[in-house]
Amino acid sequence: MAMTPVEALNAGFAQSGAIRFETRFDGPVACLSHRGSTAIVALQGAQVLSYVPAGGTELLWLSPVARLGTGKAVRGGIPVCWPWFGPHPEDGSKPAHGFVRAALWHLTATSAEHDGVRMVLDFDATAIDPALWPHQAGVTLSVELRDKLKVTLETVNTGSTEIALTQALHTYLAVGEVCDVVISGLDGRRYIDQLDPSAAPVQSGPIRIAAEVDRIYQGSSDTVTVADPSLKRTIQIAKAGSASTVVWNPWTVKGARLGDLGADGYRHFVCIETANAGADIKTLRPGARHSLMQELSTGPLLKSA
Ligand code: TA6
Repeated sequence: MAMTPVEALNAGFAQSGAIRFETRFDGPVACLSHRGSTAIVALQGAQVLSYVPAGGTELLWLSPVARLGTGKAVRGGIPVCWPWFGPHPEDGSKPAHGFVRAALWHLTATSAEHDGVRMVLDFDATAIDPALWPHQAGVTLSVELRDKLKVTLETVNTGSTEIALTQALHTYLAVGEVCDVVISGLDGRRYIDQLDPSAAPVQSGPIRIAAEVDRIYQGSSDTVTVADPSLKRTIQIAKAGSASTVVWNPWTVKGARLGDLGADGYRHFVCIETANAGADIKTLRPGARHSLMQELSTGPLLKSA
């Protein structure tokens, strides 16, 4: 009797007490656990769907109608936008945010050490239709669960042409009430306002959400902190290899139009995205590589927030 995909994954990659594979949201996922922290990673899109730090509660928002295998990216968690961020720069008929976030990635390694658990997935970008993307590249996503959650997206240009890469770890952070959160770490940074591209204002002070917000902060390699009074916590997003940070909430009208947020879904997440976007384009010569990394953690709500 042939093994099911999940059985084959467990046979090849399970790590006792640390990594096992299950069917969740109608598709194969890896369930990681380490010293009381847990994470769930779908092989589709190499998408982190859940991260619960030890002693804490869920840090990632996932649509209540999230399902794998629908041919569309799952709304929530940490979608991987690659090898372009947002609409394709020249051809609007190409999928927004690139072509890997709904594709099946391949698990290449798992490990469990005393200090943490790690899994690595790769996407075979050599088999891409040149009409969709006329380059060759290797791309891997690694997830490391320690006392924080570290996600790294690495690209190597394996072709003979120069790649202009934009990308993002499009993180949906779970919040109690989006209009109560205070987002700090971007003060003084200039941003592209996607709702008014003619503007390029400079952020003054912390960010609050009281309408649709869709901004690409430039020159920002800073750690961003989201203070959430209703869940009585802060979430920190530290990063490397990224000089742009996207802040997005669709609010009511766009939220309803998206149709996959669930009722009032917009109230319970804010996207803080570790990106190379806007003017922050990574140009990779043949053989060159670039790594985009973010690390999520949580802490107490500071009185001053
Ligand atoms: O990251 C912000 C953004 O580019 C918004 O403009 C909005 O389109 C969002 O991504 C979600 O895009 P998606 O294709 O996942 O619906």
